[in-house]
Amino acid sequence: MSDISSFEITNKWPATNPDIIQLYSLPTPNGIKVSAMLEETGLAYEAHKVDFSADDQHSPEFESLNPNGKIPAILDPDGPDGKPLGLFESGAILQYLAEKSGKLLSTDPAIKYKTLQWLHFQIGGVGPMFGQFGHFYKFARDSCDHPYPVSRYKNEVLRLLDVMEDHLGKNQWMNGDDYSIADLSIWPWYRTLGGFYEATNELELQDYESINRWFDLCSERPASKKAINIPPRE
Ligand SMILES: N[C@@H](CCC(=O)N[C@@H](CS)C(=O)NCC(=O)O)C(=O)O
Repeated sequence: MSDISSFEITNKWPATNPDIIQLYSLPTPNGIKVSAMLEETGLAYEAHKVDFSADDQHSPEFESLNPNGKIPAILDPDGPDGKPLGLFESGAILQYLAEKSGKLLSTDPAIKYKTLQWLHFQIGGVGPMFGQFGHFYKFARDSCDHPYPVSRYKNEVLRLLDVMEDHLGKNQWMNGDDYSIADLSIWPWYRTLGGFYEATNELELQDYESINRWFDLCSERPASKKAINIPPRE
C-alpha cells in the first residue's frame, strides 16, 4: 500500500485510515453518486466533508486534488499498479470504482457501452440541465426577473424526462436488464427535482409513471438510503 501523506489534501482532511479510499464530498446530487457507489461496492472508505459554507471546495488543499473546485473527489491509496490515484469528475470516479470492484458495470462490451452511454447522458445532459433549472427556478428568483432562463431550462428538463420516460417504459433499467452506474448516476438528480428544488408540481413529476417506478426501486436500495447522508452535513 502506498503512502498518501504527500497529497496536500490530506493536510486539511487527515486520513484516519490512510490504507482505504478517501472520499471528499457532500450529499449533493453529484456527491451522493459516489457515496452510493462506495456503499454498493463494499469497498472500504472514509468520508470527509467539504463544507460549501466555508468555501472548502476552493481551498488550495482541495484544489490540489481537483483544480476545478467541485465535489466529489477521491484519493485511492491502492490505485493502478498499487500506486495512489486521485480522481475527480463523478463519471470517471464511478467507472473507476466499477472496474476496481467488478460491480455495476458489465464486462460484456455491448452492455458496458450502453451503460456508459447513459452515464454520459447524465453527465452531459441531466446534471447540467437539471442543475441550471434548479438554480433559476429556486435560487436566482430575486436576481433574475426575466422568464427566459426558467423556461429554457424547464423545457430542457422536460425533454430529458421524456427521453427517460420513454426508455424506462421499455426497459427495467437504463442499460436494459441490470441496475448499473447509469441508474445510480441519474437517480440522485431526479430525486433533487422533487426534493431540494421543490419542483414536483411545476414539472408534473407525478405523471412520469415509468420514471417513478424506476426511481422507487433505486431509492429503496440500502446503499441509496445510506448515501443520502454521507458525509453527514452536520
Ligand atoms: N461534472 C462534475 C460536477 C460536479 C459539481 O458540479 N459539483 C457541485 C455539487 S453537486 C459542486 O461542487 N458545487 C460547488 C461549487 O460549484 O462551488 C461531476 O460530475 O463531478
